[in-house]
Amino acid sequence: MAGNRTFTMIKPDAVADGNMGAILKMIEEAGFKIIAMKYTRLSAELAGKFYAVHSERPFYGELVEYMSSGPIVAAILEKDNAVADFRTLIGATNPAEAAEGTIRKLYAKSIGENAVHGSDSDENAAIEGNFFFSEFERF
Ligand code: YYY
Ligand code: MG
Repeated sequence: MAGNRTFTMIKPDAVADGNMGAILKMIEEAGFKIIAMKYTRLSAELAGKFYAVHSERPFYGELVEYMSSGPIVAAILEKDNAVADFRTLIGATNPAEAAEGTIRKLYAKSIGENAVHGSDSDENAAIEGNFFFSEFERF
C-alpha cells in the first residue's frame, strides 16, 4: 500500500533565486500538508551522507559541493500516495525532460541544479525525514 508521507528539499539554487515561496505555494496547492519544515544548511559531510547512495556516481562530488553551497528548506509532506504524486509534481530529474507545469520545468537550471528533491520510495521517505527531523519535530 502506498504511504502518505514524503520528504523534500528546496535546493540551494531555488532558495538563492528567491523561489522558495513560489515552490511552497505549488506544494500546498497540489494538496500536500507540511508536517515538518526547517530552513538550514548542510555541511559537505552531511550532504555526502544524505546522498551516500550515489557515492560511486561520477556526479557525486559536484552534487555534494552544490548541496552544501547555501541554505535549503527541508520538509516532510503528507498526502495520499505522497511519494508518487510528489515525483509527478516535481518532474523529471533533468529539467529539459520535465513536463510542463512541474516544479523542475519552472525552476530548475540544469540536471545538477534542479531546484527540489523528492523521495523515491516510502522507505527512503522515512529514512530521509528521520535524517533531518527528530521524533518530536515530525508529529
Ligand atoms: O531523484 P532525483 O533527484 O530525480 O535524481 P537522482 O537520480 O536520485 O539523483 C540525485 C541528484 O543527483 C539529482 O537530483 C541531481 C544529481 N544528478 C546529477 O547531477 N547528474 C546526473 N546525471 C544525475 C543526478
Ligand atoms: Mg533520487
